[in-house]
Amino acid sequence: MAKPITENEKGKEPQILIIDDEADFGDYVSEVAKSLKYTCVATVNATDFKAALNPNVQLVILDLIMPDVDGIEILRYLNQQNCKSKILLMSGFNKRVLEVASDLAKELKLTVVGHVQKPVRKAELEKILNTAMELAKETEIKKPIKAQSTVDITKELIQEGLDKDQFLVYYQPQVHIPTKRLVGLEVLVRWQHPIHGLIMPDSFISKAEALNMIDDLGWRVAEKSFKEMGAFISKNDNSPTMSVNVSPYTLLNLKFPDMLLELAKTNNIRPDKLMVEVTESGLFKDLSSALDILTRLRMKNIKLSIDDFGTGYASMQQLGRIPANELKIDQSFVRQIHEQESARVMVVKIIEMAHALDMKALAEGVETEEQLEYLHVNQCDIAQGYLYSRPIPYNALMDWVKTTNPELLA
Ligand code: G
Ligand code: G
Ligand code: MN
Repeated sequence: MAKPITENEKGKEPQILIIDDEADFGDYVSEVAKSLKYTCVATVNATDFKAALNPNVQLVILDLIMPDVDGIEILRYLNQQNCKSKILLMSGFNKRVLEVASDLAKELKLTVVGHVQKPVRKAELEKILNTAMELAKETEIKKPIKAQSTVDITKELIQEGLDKDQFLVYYQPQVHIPTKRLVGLEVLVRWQHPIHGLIMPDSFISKAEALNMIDDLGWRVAEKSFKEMGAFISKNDNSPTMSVNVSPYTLLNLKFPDMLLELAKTNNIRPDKLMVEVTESGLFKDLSSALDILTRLRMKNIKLSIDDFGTGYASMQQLGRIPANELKIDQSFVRQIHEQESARVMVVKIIEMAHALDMKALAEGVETEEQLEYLHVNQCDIAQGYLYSRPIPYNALMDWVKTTNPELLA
């Protein structure tokens, strides 16, 4: 029986679009893609590439080094076009070029799903293409769920959220790596809105800061978490600490240390079981004012953690002046432990720096056993991430403790 003509690619948009000035290589990749039943078009210059680009393209395969146009220009073009296709980078050069281009793509809000280092054998190329297409599909499906809410966050809406008690607190465990014991909890706010659903902090914290509502919101988070978790964290010496994220704006309020200590007392919480988290970038906006508040907090025995470390611009000298107890290694480095040499260097150096300054090192965003193993070998103290648990509400956290650290409930 003759095959129906619709089997042909004619009229179909390609799922994969290649740009590589080496026509032979483009054709080779294209043949392999087709053998895996993907529709694919290979172009050899920027004009043809731009003409072939359309919203149905799921994967762009991009050669970084070409004579008439370089790959970086194409990345900028894709950004201008608000391109949603996933990107696979190719280069005959060393890995470092691929890594740097990959970082640039991220800055341009493009999603790189893999690398191909030329030359590449058929079997490996097949594996790379299949994985890249899996990832392209996966992120496509996840997008509507992960999409940031488009709600217009106003002062009135936040006030209503406070009045109607719509802000919830979730907790994420922090685990001592060598002993696997629960040593800390991070409090993370969520906004349960009756119409807009669960709104994540990335969508409203900076708005709350801009609208001068962050002190009220932060205070509500502290009140709720202290009340809910106070008894658990104050049980005994082995109880975990609890970390709250504090906005750099709140750090300018001279009354903040006294208010926080008062709230701790009201809830029978030992101050040394509380930790204040400030981001590295927030801290250095106004270091001298922040130092004033931070020193007072430390004098009251409240602990201090520097969040998202490695993404700001702290110098060694500044860091030495901060009376912090903990450095949190930003998740962007942890995620890349097995992909980027530069990320591994950052992780190891941050751990060394923390220890040299008599601080604990905590790795954020730990998702795999392999990442944990690397952190363990390099003497990182504490890990936090989906490997242990996502941020969860009080009851779920207590169930988690019951199965993992029952002695903390005794
Ligand atoms: O899970 P997650 O999406 O919860 O948090 C995203 C970011 O929002 C984190 O970087 C965290 O620092 C910030 N965040 C979460 N809860 C709070 C909070 O109560 N106060 C402040 N200022 N920031 C928070
Ligand atoms: O305040 P901070 O930036 O540290 O907040 C932690 C953020 O990271 C929250 O948004 C939290 O939900 C998120 N997070 C925590 N663990 C993981 C993880 O293992 N993987 C990823 N992708 N995100 C995580
Ligand atoms: Mn944090």
